[in-house]
Amino acid sequence: MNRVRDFQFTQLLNFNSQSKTVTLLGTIGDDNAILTVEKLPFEVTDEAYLKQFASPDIFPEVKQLENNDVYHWNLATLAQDVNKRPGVKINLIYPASETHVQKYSQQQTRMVVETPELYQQVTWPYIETQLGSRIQWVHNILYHGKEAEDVVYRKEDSFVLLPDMKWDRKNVNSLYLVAISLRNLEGQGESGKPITSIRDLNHSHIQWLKELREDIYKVVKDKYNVDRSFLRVFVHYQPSYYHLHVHVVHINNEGLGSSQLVGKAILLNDVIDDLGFLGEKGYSQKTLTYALGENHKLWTAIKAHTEA
Ligand code: M7G
Repeated sequence: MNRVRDFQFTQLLNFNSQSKTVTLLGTIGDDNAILTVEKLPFEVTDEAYLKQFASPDIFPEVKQLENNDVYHWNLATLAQDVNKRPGVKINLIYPASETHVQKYSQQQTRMVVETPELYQQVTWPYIETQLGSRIQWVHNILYHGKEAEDVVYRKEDSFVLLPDMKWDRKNVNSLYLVAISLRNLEGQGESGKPITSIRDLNHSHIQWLKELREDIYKVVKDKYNVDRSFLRVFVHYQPSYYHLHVHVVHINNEGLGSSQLVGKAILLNDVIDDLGFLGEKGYSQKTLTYALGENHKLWTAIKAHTEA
């Protein structure tokens, strides 16, 4: 059941005037809910859509603010249609946990220099607390047929490729897919031990990742007619969800905030290349530097550890 219309506003969590996004905390019934509303970009690759601008109907109201010589500036309302011309994309998290609220709240970010020792002592114990219900949505996709009708590609023992929940699925210029690993560190299927992040990768994964990369390029070309040179393919460290996945994003999708910044995104090409140098122990022996929000539980744990 879609609960978007039941949302009761409590407070503003965050906004971004560049990506034209607002994130609100509220309630639905007795539970917390987080609503992210994003104004959608114009569909510049769709000629039929652009032709609608020739019709006066597209602007139901127009109000001139001023004019000067050949310059005229106006405000207007834009006619919208949820199928052909949706105005906004709405993401709802409900029921939202305290971790969700912290993640989506505006906060100061800090840089963390994570040595292999810090990873062992602080980060891994934190990751272990994040492996249960927090990645249920991943298990639902991989093993329980959730979002099955949207899956673009599935290769057993390798990965599943599907639209990321951030994508409006209309605008190819903002294409955003996620490739989720079906390969485990140990064991098969849902009960196996997942590859939690790049920290678990070593030279034994190079061939698999190379094939995964080629498969992604091929499938995206076949399905969306987008060439590999338009794709930014990367992983996050730290990710929010500790089951290895790869972000596949159109190069023109720039409104993603910190998600694509250095200190969070690492190109898959660089990961594959690094693994060639890192040898048997792979990323477990590398110092990794990244940004974390001050609300993040891992930041709190690292701060307590380094101050102790
Ligand atoms: P991440 O690097 O772990 O976290 O990426 P972050 O980018 O959110 O910080 C997880 C990716 O999975 C993100 O790009 C999410 O938008 C996407 N995602 C998260 N959930 C809960 C879902 C979901 O239920 N379905 C799909 N299709 N994508 C999701």
